[in-house]
Amino acid sequence: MPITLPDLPYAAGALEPYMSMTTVQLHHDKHHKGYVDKTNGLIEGTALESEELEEIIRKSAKNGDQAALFNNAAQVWNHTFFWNSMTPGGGGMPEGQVAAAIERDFGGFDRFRKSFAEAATGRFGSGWAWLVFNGSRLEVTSTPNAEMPIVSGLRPLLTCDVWEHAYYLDYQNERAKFVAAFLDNLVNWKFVAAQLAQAQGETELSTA
Ligand code: MN3
Repeated sequence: MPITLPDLPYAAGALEPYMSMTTVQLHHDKHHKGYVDKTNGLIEGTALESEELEEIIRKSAKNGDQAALFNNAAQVWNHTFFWNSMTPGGGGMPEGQVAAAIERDFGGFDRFRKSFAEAATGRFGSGWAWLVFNGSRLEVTSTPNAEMPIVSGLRPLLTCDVWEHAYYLDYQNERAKFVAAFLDNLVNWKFVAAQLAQAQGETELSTA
């Protein structure tokens, strides 16, 4: 079964003024779709053709000959996760379990925010900033290019795409302004909470 391009979880213009409709349309309909199409082209007629996307990512990550497949498949996953990491009217401070976990592991929301912003702005070149769950605690990390935390055994909770195509039309070279808009106005904390609850549930099952 081919990999499919998921619809956006909101209208293309719903993240304005923090992310323009043009940016979202180009990013989803051209970049994200491009990764889907390339992944399908690379798995067609191979043993991976009927695998789930995460399985394709895990297997190609271990095989240096499949770097192109890994890059495209991981970018499909990363972008779907990125769209879900944002919501109209999002950003600011989380509540509930996520707020408690951030307090516990970063010593407060401001420290988390600074850490995530530094990871996103400090990533040289193209890549991703992440909030992840390592099995017991939350961590902020960043990855270059298409790389992503799942292959290292970490559970992503939130991601920000810091490739230039994510922000150049709206913020030009000012990545820090884009990252601030992402944190203050776009983060979907309900999605983060659902990812954390799921990851904690799986951890409890595996250690029971
Ligand atoms: Mn992108």
